[in-house]
Amino acid sequence: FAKFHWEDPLNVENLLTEEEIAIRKTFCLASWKDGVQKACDDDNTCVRVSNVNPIEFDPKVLPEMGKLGLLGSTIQGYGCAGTSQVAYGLIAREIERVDSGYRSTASVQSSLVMHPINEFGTDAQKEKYIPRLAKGEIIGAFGLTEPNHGSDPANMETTAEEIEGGFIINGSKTWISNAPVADVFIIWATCKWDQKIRGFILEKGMKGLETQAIKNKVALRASLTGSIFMDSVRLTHDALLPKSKGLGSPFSCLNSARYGISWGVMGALEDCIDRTREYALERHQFQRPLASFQLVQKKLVDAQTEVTLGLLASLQVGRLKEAGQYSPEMISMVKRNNCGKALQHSRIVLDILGGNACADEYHVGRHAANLQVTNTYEGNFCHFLLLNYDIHTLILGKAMTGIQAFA
Ligand code: TGC
Ligand code: FAD
Repeated sequence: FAKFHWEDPLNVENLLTEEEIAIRKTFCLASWKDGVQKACDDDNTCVRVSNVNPIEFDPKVLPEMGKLGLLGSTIQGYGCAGTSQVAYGLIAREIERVDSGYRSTASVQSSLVMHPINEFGTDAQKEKYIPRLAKGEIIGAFGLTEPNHGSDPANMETTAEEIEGGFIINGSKTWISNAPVADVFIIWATCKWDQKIRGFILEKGMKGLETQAIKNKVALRASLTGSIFMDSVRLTHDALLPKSKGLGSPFSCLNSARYGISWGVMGALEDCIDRTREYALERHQFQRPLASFQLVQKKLVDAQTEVTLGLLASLQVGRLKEAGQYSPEMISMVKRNNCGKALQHSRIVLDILGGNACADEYHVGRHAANLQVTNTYEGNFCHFLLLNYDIHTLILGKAMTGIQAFA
């Protein structure tokens, strides 16, 4: 028989290319873990990977990712690594093994800002923004969600009006990752001239553009979130992403982000398993290690089984994506399954820590809280409901029955 490795029970590594294995190993971000603990010690909502200023995002995070080639990794040229889709997933998994907030920051930069510029932008826009975004020199945000329109972006109220020399944008966006520190904003607006949704590139400092941080988040604290207000922001024609048209354009960005999240959450659950397994081996009750109790073993085995199946499913979607043979429903399936399973099993293995589940130094509680948001963003985080899970259920339900149940 082959040797059984509990960390990779079905030998997923065997299905990766040598380059992908090298990328995965290069991007094991062990050195960042100390910083994350500091982030969670702080009694505020903002990123803390240093002690310099407890209320400000640490600008070192994205440049560090840029140096490692983590940002926009699948893009060819413009200083990007040009990796496979599977490598992009592996990167998300390694980052989220550290913290979902870091993965979120990276996902937004890569899938929601660099991707639309690359897909829908002009050569000049690509030259201007992508190399700096790849290095993490500038930070991007993606504004789709509005105060009155989250699940139904089709009804957004933000508008673009054509004027001589360009456009005027009016409206507001909320729950936008990276917004409080962003230099570049991909803003989706309904164009008054044909009622189609298109993307526009806005820059920090433009007259009429304001952002505000959303404070006191109870999870995903290592990522900044905020609102964007646009009061007659004047843009020149070159701010339009000319190849964007219709809701399919922002959704194509979400396909990429959701695919990455399906890998990322498996990394977070893997970290929960590593930590609780170690704890169960060391901690004794009834003169025996916790790991010797059948109920404790079952928790670990169930969680590891879900990680393995989830990774295999995402790997298959990644390969199909590389071959141009994927559908958004496939992404909905792995996003829905992996986020749901990661949340469920992180909470179950959290039990193994007993009272220490409450102590931030054990990290599993932080992951479990973050994983709630990975299920819910693109959903109603405050009510702790599984919107993304719900929405992806309905996307798959429509594919199976042909009946649209959203509205
Ligand atoms: P519907 O009529 O189904 O579709 C409208 C048009 O869009 C096309 N389309 C897609 N195209 C590409 N990829 C997809 N996944 C697509 N889904 C739909 C569709 O073919 C159609 O095209 P056309 O040419 O016929 O007009 O749209 P709907 O209004 O009924 O909405 C359906 C629904 C509910 C599934 C959709 O609106 C939805 O997914 N809502 C959730 C909103 C959402 O996910 N927001 C995310 C904001 S970004 C974010 O949260 C980032 S979190 C940070 C991080 O990633 O870490
Ligand atoms: P609502 O749409 O009001 O939904 C509320 C509840 O109603 C949910 O439980 C949902 O399940 C249910 N519901 C709604 N419609 C249906 C239906 N048809 N059938 C069944 N149930 C339904 N957005 C961005 O654009 N960019 C970002 O970078 C970004 N980052 C985020 C980061 C964080 C930390 C969070 C929490 C959110 C972020 N979002 C971002 C916003 C997110 O995408 C929205 O919260 C999401 O689209 C849902 O919108 P909503 O919060 O308005 O919830």
